[in-house]
Amino acid sequence: MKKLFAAIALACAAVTVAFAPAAPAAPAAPQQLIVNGSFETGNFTGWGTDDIGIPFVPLDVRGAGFTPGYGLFATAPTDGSFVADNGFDGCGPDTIELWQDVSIPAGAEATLTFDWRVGWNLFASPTLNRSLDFRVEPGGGGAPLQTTNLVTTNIASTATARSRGRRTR
Ligand SMILES: [Ca+2]
Repeated sequence: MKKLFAAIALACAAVTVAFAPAAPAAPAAPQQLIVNGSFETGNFTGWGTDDIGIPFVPLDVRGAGFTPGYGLFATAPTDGSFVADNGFDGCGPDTIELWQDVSIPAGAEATLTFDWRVGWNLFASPTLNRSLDFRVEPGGGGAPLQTTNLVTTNIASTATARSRGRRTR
């Protein structure tokens, strides 16, 4: 089992596995391993969450068009009608976590894809950069097997900034 860790404006996530056929044949459709990967239940069913103690905007599942203001983007789901969203800030230092344990069948090749979007406006003289990391941990959590930094802010710049992307692992 692997624990998938990500944070901030996650639009959808999917882990699919494909089995290599023993003989030439039409490949089977990929099997979805993530539960509620696109948050279309309208809540965090299937996911574990941990929000910062005093968040700027609480971690929640939201529909399109939500913005905290300050020139920041409005939520815009890239799959279905819902996204996982949070304020990427609050009284810290602290972390905002969103994860799911996934069992990958032996002999299968797994591919993880997810869409993310993050924005910031560092007008209030922050003393620490904010970062968005993707981590793969052992089942149940533990020291990361892999950490990928997707975004790190620059507190020396007060400009409003945005970044987005799609990752495949
Ligand atoms: Ca969705």
